[in-house]
Amino acid sequence: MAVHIKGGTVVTADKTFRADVVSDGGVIVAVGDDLETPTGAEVIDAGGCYVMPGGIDPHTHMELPFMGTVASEDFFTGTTAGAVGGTTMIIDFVIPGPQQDVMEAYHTWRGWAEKAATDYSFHVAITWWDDTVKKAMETLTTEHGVNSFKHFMAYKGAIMADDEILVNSFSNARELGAICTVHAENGELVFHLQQELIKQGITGPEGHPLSRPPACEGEAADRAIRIAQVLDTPLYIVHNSCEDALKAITRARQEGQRVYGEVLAGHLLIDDSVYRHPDVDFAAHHIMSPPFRPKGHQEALWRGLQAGMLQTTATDHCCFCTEQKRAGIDDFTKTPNGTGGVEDRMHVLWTHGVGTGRLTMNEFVAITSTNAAKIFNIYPRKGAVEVGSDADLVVWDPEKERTISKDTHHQNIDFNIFEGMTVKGVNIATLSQGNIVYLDGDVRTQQGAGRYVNRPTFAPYFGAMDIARKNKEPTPVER
Ligand code: URQ
Ligand code: ZN
Ligand code: ZN
Repeated sequence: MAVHIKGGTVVTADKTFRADVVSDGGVIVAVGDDLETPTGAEVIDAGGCYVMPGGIDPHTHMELPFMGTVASEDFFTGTTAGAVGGTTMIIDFVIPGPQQDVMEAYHTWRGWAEKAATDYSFHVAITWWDDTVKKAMETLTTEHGVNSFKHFMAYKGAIMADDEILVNSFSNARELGAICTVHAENGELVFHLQQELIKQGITGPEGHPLSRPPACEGEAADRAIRIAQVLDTPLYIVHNSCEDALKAITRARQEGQRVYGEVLAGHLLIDDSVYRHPDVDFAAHHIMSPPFRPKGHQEALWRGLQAGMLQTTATDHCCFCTEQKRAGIDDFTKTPNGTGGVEDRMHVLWTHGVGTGRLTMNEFVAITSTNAAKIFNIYPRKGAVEVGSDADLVVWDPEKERTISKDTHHQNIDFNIFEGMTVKGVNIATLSQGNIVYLDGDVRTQQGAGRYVNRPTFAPYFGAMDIARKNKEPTPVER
């Protein structure tokens, strides 16, 4: 059914202009002043509101099997919560276990995601290496619309990728025209510090940040950047939490290296005092990796966004309820790592970004939607308000307020890291594929309505070696 969003102001990553937007058949069919309302169309009065691309959260883990349990949010409840908060697409992760067949893992996750309410895609994690993994990467890029491969440099003994895996996977991804992403923490250092802390009898949540200081993240970020530099592979560093990682990215980008950085809404607003809270459940709910950091790092991350050194925002939505978190009641290293946020990301970023003057509205659109669409090669299908783009849209009321709470959120978790925060500037409507999935408190998502989004690979990424070889010149090393 057609929808006519009337009387609003369109805000994109590039410009702000008064226009109506009409969608039909799942795509935007008209953007312009005082448009005719198609017969039978549903009309949304957007007077005094902004019309923006639906949010893209490039980092979620719905129903992830992890650390002996399964994340409590599934692909339907998680994408529904996202839609209520203005996010219309997630990029989740296929994470094969060590030695697990990569294509088998991919098909398993595809099965889980069929219940999604809005569109989704997958980064595929490379957690081990042999020729079958190399071949699977090619199959995924050429036949399944995967253009990004994830590498966990943390989680020793589980899914950690060592340098051998990084080097093999990065160079293969470059040949395939795919981008590599990393969780940048030195897993060996973290493991050592965890053992030391437990030996000292520090078993509570306060041990978590002590076991993974910013230097563990800064080292891994720089190592991944250097490996990508030598292999000439584009790199995307997920959930940068501290100044140490930001400095590594800033140096690389200033030297012209193709490195992108992501930051979580939580890391921009929450500091490490949460781990010293008297309520141990409260503290355990904040156990995620990288951890929330000492005061000061948050402002540095905001400056990284403002300076364009960080390009995207995400949530790393990976929910575990209180009972699940209590698995680590006697040993913090056994607490499943992860927090929620998919419903609140856009609201908290508007309030603390645009509301404080840190970000313009256009920059808000860039970091919550458009930049992720461009980096992962689905722009302007996604992340745009133009004829032919998917009708994934939000109608945003800059004056509307709400107070965030586990008692009212739609996320399937009994905790909210933004509990009690009043936000100003929220979506009053969300459209996914041109269907109204949320309108003024009315949740209209349909299980299974979401589509898998193919993400094409980039033009084969030729470095100097290839061009020399291609032109039959002596390659640089042979000169
Ligand atoms: O490391 C990740 O991104 C996954 C396993 C979610 N958990 C977390 O603590 N970030
Ligand atoms: Zn991670
Ligand atoms: Zn993650």
